[in-house]
Amino acid sequence: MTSTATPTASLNKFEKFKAEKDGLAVKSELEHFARIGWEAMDETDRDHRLKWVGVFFRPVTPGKFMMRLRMPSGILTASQMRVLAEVVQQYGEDGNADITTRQNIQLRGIRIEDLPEIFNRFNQVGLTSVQSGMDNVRNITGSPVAGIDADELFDTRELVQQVQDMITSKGEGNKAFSNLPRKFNIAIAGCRDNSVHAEINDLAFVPAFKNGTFGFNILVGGFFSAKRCDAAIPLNTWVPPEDVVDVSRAVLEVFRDQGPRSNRQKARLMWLIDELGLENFRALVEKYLCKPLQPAVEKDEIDWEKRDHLGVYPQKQPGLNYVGLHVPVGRLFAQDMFDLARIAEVYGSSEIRLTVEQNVIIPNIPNSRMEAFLAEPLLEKFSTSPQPLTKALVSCTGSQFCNFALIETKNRAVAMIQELEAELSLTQPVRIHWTGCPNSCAQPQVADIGLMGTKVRKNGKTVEGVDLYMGGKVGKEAELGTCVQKSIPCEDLKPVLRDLLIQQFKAEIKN
Ligand code: SRM
Ligand code: SF4
Repeated sequence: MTSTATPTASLNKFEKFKAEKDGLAVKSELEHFARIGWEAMDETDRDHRLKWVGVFFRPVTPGKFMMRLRMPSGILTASQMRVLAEVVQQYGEDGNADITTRQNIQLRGIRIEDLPEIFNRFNQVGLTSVQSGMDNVRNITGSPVAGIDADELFDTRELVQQVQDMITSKGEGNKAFSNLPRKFNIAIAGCRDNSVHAEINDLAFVPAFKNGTFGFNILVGGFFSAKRCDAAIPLNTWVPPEDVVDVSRAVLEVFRDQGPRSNRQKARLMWLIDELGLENFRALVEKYLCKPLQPAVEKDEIDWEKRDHLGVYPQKQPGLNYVGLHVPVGRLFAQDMFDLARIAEVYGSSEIRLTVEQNVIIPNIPNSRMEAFLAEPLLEKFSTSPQPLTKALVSCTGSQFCNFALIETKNRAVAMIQELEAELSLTQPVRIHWTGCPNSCAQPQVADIGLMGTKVRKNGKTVEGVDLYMGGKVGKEAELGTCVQKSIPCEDLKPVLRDLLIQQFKAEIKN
């Protein structure tokens, strides 16, 4: 079906500018933008529409843009990583990259005059950043060990790629899905441990066998926002793998055509499901799909604790291994990226994978090369066996680059963990997630300890602080954590965390 979204006078400013000119139109204007420079650009093109090609104006660093790629299932090649490294390298101290909480890469320091050349280089190695921001479908997540995990239920790589190709017209940009009411997240899980956090996506496919045939139960409506956070709910539907693309298309078309557009705080898919009722929503999906949906199967097959994939693991392919490397809070510099590309080529199959915990996996390393691989100097920085607190640390961008941020996150998160690890010994990892504001990009609600940035009054002054979340569970019994304590000044946080770790996570004070 084609889009029926029509602008009206009651639309908010985002709907108005989208109706005036489709975001994807900027794709053909990049040469012009490069010539005139960012200061002379139309502000709506610069601040908003460029996000349709994955380019984000950063008010914190004006003139130095961020670029968000698309990496289906978090998989890229060494050649692609090298191109990304070359891009950030040219920006010296301004250039770096982050692995994101959706298995993706963002680049920093980008100058508008370089965009045409950057996109040329992306094309040459099959990279795309199209429709990765604003009211589009975000990077589609899948198991980071799909196709190599000895215990997986289904290799989802092809499906994830097909869904991305459908949504983006194979990376070229697709106007059928470039004007959704709001952002949209999709995850497709074929593993036993729910490594993609299915429950926090607008649309998720989770493994389930029907009379011995592999397929997926569908979850819908999961999302986090400053206003409301909800886990996804069952659509009461099971689909075979060959229907995943069509069902994704139908759900997106329903959201596009019927989703609420007047209030952006109430525009995610769950708000539409609330408005219609789940049964009516399901019936609409069937109508768009032009065939009935099958009922869900009772038990899903997610039956494992979540794995962090750090360390060395044998693959399903005899004699080959994958190695998970810990990248502190996902931050990469050009040399790190060149080094990752090199070790993936020298020891593996030139493939690099990313996890939603902002780490890297190098697959396909033969047993015979493992000793040499583990002796690589890069592994001193990106360890295979970090300390229990370090290994499970996740952080969003924070105030260094994000203008929504209420606090600095990444540097503070690393410093705090180092201090706590100097004082405490732990036998189990504790998943601590830092997020700079209530948008929850670092998913504090899925963490053992979630820290959400806020402003706090202390001694008559406004200082950076956090709200403390606890109880997030991942894997087979995923559950969202909730806020248990508000407004802790960051400067007072360390003793709070130390006590929590001792009392609830069996930490012991080092002698
Ligand atoms: Fe996010 C907006 C960063 C994952 C919820 N997010 C932003 C912006 C674009 C705001 C901005 O323009 O500054 C941030 C860019 C900062 C920067 O310069 O890096 C930003 N979000 C991120 C990343 C990079 C965090 C990270 O450090 O890993 C993640 C990029 C993922 C990707 O590759 O596409 C990221 N954001 C998430 C997630 C987690 C997830 O998807 O599992 C969420 C919560 C889940 C969800 O969306 O339901 C998330 N981001 C938001 C929201 C709140 C959405 C809402 O419905 O209100 C915003 C604000 C918005 O969209 O208006 C936001
Ligand atoms: Fe920015 Fe807030 Fe998202 Fe962190 S959680 S990246 S501060 S929008």
